[in-house]
Amino acid sequence: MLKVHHLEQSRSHRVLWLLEWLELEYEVVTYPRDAKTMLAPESLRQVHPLGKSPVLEDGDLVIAESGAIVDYVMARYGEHRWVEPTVGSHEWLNQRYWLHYAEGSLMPLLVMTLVFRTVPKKMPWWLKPIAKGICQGVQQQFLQPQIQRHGEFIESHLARFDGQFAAQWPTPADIQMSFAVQAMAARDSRSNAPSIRAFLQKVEADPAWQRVVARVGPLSLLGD
Ligand SMILES: N[C@@H](CCC(=O)N[C@@H](CS)C(=O)NCC(=O)O)C(=O)O
Repeated sequence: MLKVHHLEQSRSHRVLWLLEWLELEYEVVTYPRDAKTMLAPESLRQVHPLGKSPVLEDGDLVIAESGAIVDYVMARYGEHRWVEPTVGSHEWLNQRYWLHYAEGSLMPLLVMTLVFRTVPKKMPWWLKPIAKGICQGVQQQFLQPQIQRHGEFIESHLARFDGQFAAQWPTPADIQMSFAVQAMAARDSRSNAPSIRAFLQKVEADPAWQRVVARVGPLSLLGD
């Protein structure tokens, strides 16, 4: 049986959503985050050397990296619900583009924002004001304008597709982008534009997503 190594409040929610949507049977091994650092426990490193979640086990395959997991599951188990678009079509490009964009372009900016918000809190008291000044400067001058530009780009794309990333629903692109858009909306209220909101509502209204919530609890990403 498929086994998902699931870190609470993490990217693995979207893998669970995919498995529920495909109505596959799977086991979930849940890992709590460290209350202080919010990092994954050491035990996750026994599953994969990087100790990150999600990790999917299927027989002797151990698959890390959520985009690779989504690709694998769709190709291996998805054909009863999803037809891969013709290579080179606009629909194919949409799905491939957003599948890779989620972790390749958007998530690094959101992770950097989290890091620059956290760094001053970890400094000794005498260094805090300097660290805070530098970190706020990086956020204001580099990260926020970038995130705003990405938010506008996502909003205009979603507006063309009625609140989803491609013509079908959900596609690997929507599944991969769900966590990234949820994280962006949690950290930057300006990304609360109408089509982004419509996408988030569509995810939450999806029966497969609701089964995930019933099984492992809601995804509550913190704004800070
Ligand atoms: N690009 C990877 C990122 C994996 C990742 O960073 N996962 C986070 C959870 S959202 C994690 O495991 N964090 C815990 C830690 O770094 O200790 C993917 O998409 O799978």
